[in-house]
Amino acid sequence: MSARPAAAAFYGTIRLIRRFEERCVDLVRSGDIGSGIHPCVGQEGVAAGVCAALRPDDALLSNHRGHGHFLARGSDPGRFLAELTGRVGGVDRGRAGSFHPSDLSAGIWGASGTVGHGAAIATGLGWALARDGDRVAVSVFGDGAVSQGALLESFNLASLWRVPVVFVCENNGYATTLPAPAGIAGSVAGRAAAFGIPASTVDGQDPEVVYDAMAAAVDRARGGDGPSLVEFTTYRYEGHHTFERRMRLAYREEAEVARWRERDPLAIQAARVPPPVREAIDAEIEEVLDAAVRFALESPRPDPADAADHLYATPVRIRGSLFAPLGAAAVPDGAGPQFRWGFSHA
Ligand SMILES: Cc1ncc(C[n+]2csc(CCOP(=O)(O)OP(=O)(O)O)c2C)c(N)n1
Ligand SMILES: [Mg+2]
Repeated sequence: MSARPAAAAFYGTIRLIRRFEERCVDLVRSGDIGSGIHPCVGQEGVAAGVCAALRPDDALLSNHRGHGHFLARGSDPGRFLAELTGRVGGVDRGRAGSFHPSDLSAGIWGASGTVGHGAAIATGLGWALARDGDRVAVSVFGDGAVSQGALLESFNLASLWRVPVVFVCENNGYATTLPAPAGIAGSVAGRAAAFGIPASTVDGQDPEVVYDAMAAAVDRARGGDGPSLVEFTTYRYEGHHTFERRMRLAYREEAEVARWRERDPLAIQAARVPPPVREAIDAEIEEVLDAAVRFALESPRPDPADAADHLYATPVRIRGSLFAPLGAAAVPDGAGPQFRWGFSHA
């Protein structure tokens, strides 16, 4: 098992995510992030612990509340923020935004707002990776995803084929405004157990506890023993989406938010790091984020004329015939130029 990182490293990751999200809220207010965001403030301990247990060449599939996963895996804050603000300098050239980004340089093979479907991609990816070394795939999803058909089908195949995939459930107690107990028959861990997948439910507010549980699951997958599921109990302090700041939704009590704030992952980890070390980390993070905001807002917006570029990969031959849809008549053999799916402007 890989050695657990130093306390200061976890603190830095959590602090970076916290301050990044707070800057994002400012940029939503100013109109620079037009889509709004799903803030992960309160859940940073899960992202920090899960991602620290991975090797750089492992693959992670994120979801709509995924900014923390990107930052914890080492995505460049400037390029990631440029993505959220829809700029050419973004990790996906400003085309994916907050809901569907990917950053292969950080081992993130995509994030999907289609709840639960990352599990299917991660399972297929893990199956492919297992043919070529000992890389592990990870799917992160919320409690609202655990009754999705795609996710349960993925559990079945992952177990049957001993796929090196770790299913990570960030159970923050709500799917939009629906409390988890009102949406989940049985339990999250029980679903995995039904498919013969080992599962545990773990405190998601302490990044070191998260790391230990995740490292064990990753070891199991890397060692060829197949999938596992870890459900981390956590909480979001903000609304489901920043739009909730403009609405009065009465689905939870302030007292509940306050109770969870008493087990804040940032405070838990701060208590393990000497104050002068923390102050140095905090100062460095503000500099990194100042530079990130500057980089993002100075980066140009994409040219609408290029909107259809980079949507589809170069076509591949499947059993001798070119897999090409209607309208793509002049597709070159093999690795040709950017394939355009039926668009006539090419
Ligand atoms: C397949 C699908 N069904 C419904 C939705 C609408 N939807 C968006 S977010 C959400 C709740 C997600 O809750 P959860 O998985 O617990 O993640 P959280 O937002 O709490 O992080 C739903 C149902 C969707 N995006 N995709
Ligand atoms: Mg949830």
